[in-house]
Amino acid sequence: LGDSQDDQSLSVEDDIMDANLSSSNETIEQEVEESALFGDAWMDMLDNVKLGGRWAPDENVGGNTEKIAIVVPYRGRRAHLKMFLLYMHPFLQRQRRNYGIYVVGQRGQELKFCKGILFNIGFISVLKDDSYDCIIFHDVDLIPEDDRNVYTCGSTPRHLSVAVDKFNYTLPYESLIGGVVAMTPSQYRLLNGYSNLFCGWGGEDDDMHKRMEKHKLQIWRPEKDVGRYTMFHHKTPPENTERFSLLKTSDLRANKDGLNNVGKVRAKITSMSRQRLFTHIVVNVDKRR
Ligand code: NGS
Repeated sequence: LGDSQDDQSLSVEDDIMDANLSSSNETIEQEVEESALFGDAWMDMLDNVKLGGRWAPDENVGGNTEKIAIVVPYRGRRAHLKMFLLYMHPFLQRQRRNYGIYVVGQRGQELKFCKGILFNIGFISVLKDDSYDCIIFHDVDLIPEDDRNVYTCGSTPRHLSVAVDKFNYTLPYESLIGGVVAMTPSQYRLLNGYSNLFCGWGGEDDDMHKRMEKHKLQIWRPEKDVGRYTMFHHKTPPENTERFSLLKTSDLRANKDGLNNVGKVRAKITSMSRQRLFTHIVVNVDKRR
């Protein structure tokens, strides 16, 4: 993609920075504070991870210099986040990935969880933080079971979580794209990211699938015996009752509702801090205007 796309994302980036951005030491969401999450023994196991949840192999394996960011939307799933981090760091290291883990938390409890907004803000923030080649949009409750499921990007979006235990390791429907998806920055920009309008459980991924169809982007998937995941049990969060009507207008909204208006419309970053096992970005989502 040309320069115009980059220019666009730069102006979006300015929009999402809150004028009152707090210092990096301020921790807003107490519940994901590292000390509360881990005891010393666990931390020792992962002491090779660099501050902010970064790691890279010493060697330049086969000339692979791809840098990947794992973007994890988060609110109030402390036990899941703990298990996620304890599992994902060793998994990504076994795959010799050059990576960073970013937890993007939604501040406050008054609004439903707006996963698309958190993905868009996470995308902009990680690229501001470093020159990532590949962004992996990852639910906190999914753990890959097979090391052959390589966390990398390709010439087309890669849907990695194709066989989840909850669905007896089958894909419940062909257009499902939720769970774990890997995209390059230019693929994500082409799609204008996720819609900012889906808050509450369900539908934001189906809307993303429609964006991929609109742009005729094929979806790459691993074999079912490789793309296996364990999902942590949880109650389904409050659903998005508007999702079916929103999905009727997906094509009409795609170019104007997403990455290019996330800052203007709905959300600001209130803090970004380096924890031992992840970089923590906290987002304030406004009431819908
Ligand atoms: C569909 C949802 C998707 C969701 C999928 C699997 O019904 O957003 O279930 O959900 N679509 C709609 O509601 C329109 S899961 O059980 O993995 O949480 O991703």
